[in-house]
Amino acid sequence: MGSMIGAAVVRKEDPALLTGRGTFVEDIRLPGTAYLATVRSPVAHARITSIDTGAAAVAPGVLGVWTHDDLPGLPPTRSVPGMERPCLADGTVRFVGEGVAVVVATDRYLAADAAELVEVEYEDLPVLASVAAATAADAVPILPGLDSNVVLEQVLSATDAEEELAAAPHRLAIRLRNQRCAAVPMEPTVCLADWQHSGLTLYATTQTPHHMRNEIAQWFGLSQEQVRVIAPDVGGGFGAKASCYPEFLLTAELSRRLHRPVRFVETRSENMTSMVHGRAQSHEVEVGFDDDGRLLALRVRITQDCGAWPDATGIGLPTLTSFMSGGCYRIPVIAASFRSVVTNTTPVGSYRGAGRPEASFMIERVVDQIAAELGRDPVDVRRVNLIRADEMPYATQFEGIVYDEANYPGCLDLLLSHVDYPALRTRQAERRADPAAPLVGIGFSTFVEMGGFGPTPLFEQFGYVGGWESANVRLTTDGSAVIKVGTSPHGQGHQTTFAQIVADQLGIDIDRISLLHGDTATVQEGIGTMGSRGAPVGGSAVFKAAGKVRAKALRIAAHMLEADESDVELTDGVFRVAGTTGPTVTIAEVALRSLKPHLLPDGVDPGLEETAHHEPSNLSYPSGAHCCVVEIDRETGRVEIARYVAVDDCGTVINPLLATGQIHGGLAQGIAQALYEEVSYDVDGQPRTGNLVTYTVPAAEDLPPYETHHLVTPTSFNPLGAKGLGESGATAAPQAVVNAVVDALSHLGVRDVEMPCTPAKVWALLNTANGS
Ligand code: MCN
Repeated sequence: MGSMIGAAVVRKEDPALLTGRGTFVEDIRLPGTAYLATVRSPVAHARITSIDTGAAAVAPGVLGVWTHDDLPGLPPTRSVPGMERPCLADGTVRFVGEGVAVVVATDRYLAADAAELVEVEYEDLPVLASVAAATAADAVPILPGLDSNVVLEQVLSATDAEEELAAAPHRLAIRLRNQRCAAVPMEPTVCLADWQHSGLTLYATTQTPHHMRNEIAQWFGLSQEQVRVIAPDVGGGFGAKASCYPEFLLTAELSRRLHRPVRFVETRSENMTSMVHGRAQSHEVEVGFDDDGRLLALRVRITQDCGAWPDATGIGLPTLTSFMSGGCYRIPVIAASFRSVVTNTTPVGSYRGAGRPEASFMIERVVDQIAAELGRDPVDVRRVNLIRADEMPYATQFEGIVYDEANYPGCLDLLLSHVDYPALRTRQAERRADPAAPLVGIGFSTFVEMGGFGPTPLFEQFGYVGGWESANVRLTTDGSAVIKVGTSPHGQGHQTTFAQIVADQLGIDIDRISLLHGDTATVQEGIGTMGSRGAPVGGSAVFKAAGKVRAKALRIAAHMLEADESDVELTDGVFRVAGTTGPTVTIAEVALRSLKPHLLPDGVDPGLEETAHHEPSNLSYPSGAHCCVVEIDRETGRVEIARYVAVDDCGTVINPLLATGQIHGGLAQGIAQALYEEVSYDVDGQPRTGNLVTYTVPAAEDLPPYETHHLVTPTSFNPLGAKGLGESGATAAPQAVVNAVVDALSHLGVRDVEMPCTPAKVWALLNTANGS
C-alpha cells in the first residue's frame, strides 16, 4: 500500500447517499412525533396589534398554538449582546418571514393548514429595506433600545492612508457592490426535538453540533451532558447552517411542554427568507498607485447590510473582509474600516467564504481597474504586486494575519502555461472586428483566502469555545479503526479524507476505518465544520491521534517481536524488525494483544485508543490563480463561460478527487454570484426572490466544464501541510468572471458591471455604449 495521502480514493459516503440510504433529520422516526409550523410575517416592518389563534387552536389535529407572549422565559437566539433576536416576534415584526406564532399538530399538513388560520393584524411601520433607507437622516431605529441602525462601526487601521494616497502618482476611487446571496442548500432547515426526563435530544441540520449543544444547554439551564445534539447526514450548509435558528429552540421548548417529540421541516420558500443570507456588502475604495500599477496605498470603507437582526455568524464578517483586503499583493499601507447596518430584511450570516470572497472580489476588481486606467495588461499589473514566495510567511499589517508558505507568482505562471494567453487576445481582437461574432473577454483572479480556522484567540471572537479540533482513534480487536472527530461534515467527504489519514498512519485498509461525527453523546468535545478547517485542523487532530496510536502499537509490537522499539518498523499494516525478513506481527494482532493486559510490556495501559486536539498556531491561507474566458452574445447580452481554468494551492492535497469536487462546487457558486444570483427586495421589503423560480440558481448546463490544476506549497503550520480548500472556488470565481465580462466590453469604455452580470445589464451596456 502506497501513501494514502494524495490518493484519489472515491468517497466512502456516496453509495449510501446515491441510493437514498442516507440518514437525514427527516428520516429519523420517533413514535408520537408532532409537527411544528411557523406563522410568518408577510410584511417587513410593523407593530403586531393582535393575534387571534382561536380558529387554529381548534383545527383538526392541533395540539397547541403559541405566540411570543405564550412562551415567557424562552431565550432569544444568540447575537451581539443587547441585540438578541427573540424566537418569535416580540410585538414588532422586522422582516418578511419572521416568525409570529407556531402551531403544533399531529401531522405536518394539519399544522400547515392550521397555521393559515392564525389571524394577525399589523400596523405598518416605515420599511427600511436597504442600507440607504436605514441610514437616512430620518430613519427610525429598527431594533429596540438603539438610536440608529448602525449597530457596529469599527476602524481596523491606525491610519486613514490619506497621506500616501495623496502622494501617489495615480489615485482612483471605486465603488463596488457584493450583492446579497442565498445559500440554497439542497436540504433546508430541519430539526426534531425529543425532551425526555433525562434531558433533550435535538436532531438538527447544523454544522456545529457541540457549539449548538453548549448554547442550548445554557439557554435552558441544563448541563451540557443533559443535551445531546445530533447532526446526521446534512444536505449542504455552505456556512448558513452554522447559525442557530429559532425553530431549534421552539421545537425543544414545545417538546418539553407537550411531552412528545416535535419536528420542524422548513419549506423551500420559507428557507429563502428564514435561512441567513450571505455577502450583502458594499465597498468604497480609494487606491494609490504608480505608473507601473504598483499599489502604494489602499483605503476601503465597508458597509454591511446585516439584515433585521445581527446574526452571530454575520456580525464579524466585515472584520475578515478588512483583514484580507490586501489580497495577495504587497501594499505598503491599508486603511480599513466598516459599519454594519440593520435593515428590514432577512439576517445576514456566513456563506461560503464568509467575508473573504468580498475582499478578494474588491481587490481583484481594483487591480483590473488600475490596469484599465494605465492601459496595461492586467496580468502585468498583478505581477508587479504579487508577494513573492521568498517573502513568506508574510505578516500583513493586521495583527495576527500572517500568510503562510505560498507561491502566488508560481500559481500565475502555472495558470498561464495552461492558457495560451496571446492566442486568446488575438481571438478577442478578431471577434471585436466581426460584428456578427460574440465578444470575447478574458478575466484573471489571483487570490488568497483564509482557511483552517482557529487559532483559538482569533476564533473565539465568533463565540466558539476554541479554534482547535479534536479526534479520537480507536483500534478494535479485529484490526479495524474507528475515528471520532469534532468536525461535522455536510458534503465535504470527511469519512473518506480522515480514513485516508488513519490508513496512512496505521496501514489499515480504508474499508476497515469508520468515522463517527456529529453526535455530542458519542464524540468528545468538538468545534465543527466551517472556515475550511476540516482538513487542516480536523485532519491534523486525526493525524495526531493516529500517530499516538501508532506509537503505542509500535511499543506493543516490539514487545511481541522481542525487539527494541527503535528497530521496529510498520509497513502496510505489518510490524517487523527493519531490514529483516524475520517474524512479523500485524496491526490486528497488536490490537488484540493491546486488550490482554497480562501480556503487555510493563507500564503500558490496555487498549489502543488515543485522543488528540490540534490547536493551529496560524490560519492557513489557500491561494491560486484562475482564468475565465467569456463569450457575450451581442444581440441578447447573454454571457457564456467558454473556458474556466483554475490553479489552486491548498498545500498538501489529501484527496485530489475530493479536492477537485470542492473546487467545482465553489466555482459553481462563485460563477452563480457573478452571473445569476441575487436576493433582492422591493422598497416595501418584499422579497422579489422568494423561491427558486425567481432566485436563479444555475443548472448544470449553465456551467462550463472546469480545468483544475494544483500547485502544492505545504504549510508549515500543521503536521499535514494541508491548507483548507472548501471555500476557494467561491472566493476566486466571481472576480474572474466579472473581470472577463468587463474585459469583453472594455473597448466600449465599460469599466465595471455590477454583479450579477445579467443579460439585461450587459445588453443595456452594449446598447448605451453603442457596441452592438
Ligand atoms: N481537501 C483535500 N486536501 C486539502 C484540503 C481539502 O483533499 N488540502 C478535501 C478533503 O476531501 C476535505 C474537503 O476537501 O474533506 C474539504 O476540506 P476543507 O477545505 O478543510 O473544508 P471543510 O471540511 O472545513 O469544509 C468546509 C467548507 C466550507 S467552509 C463550506 S461553506 C463548504 C465547503 O466546505 N460547504 C459545503 N464545501 C462544501 N461542500 C458541500 N458538498 N456542501 C457544502 O455545504
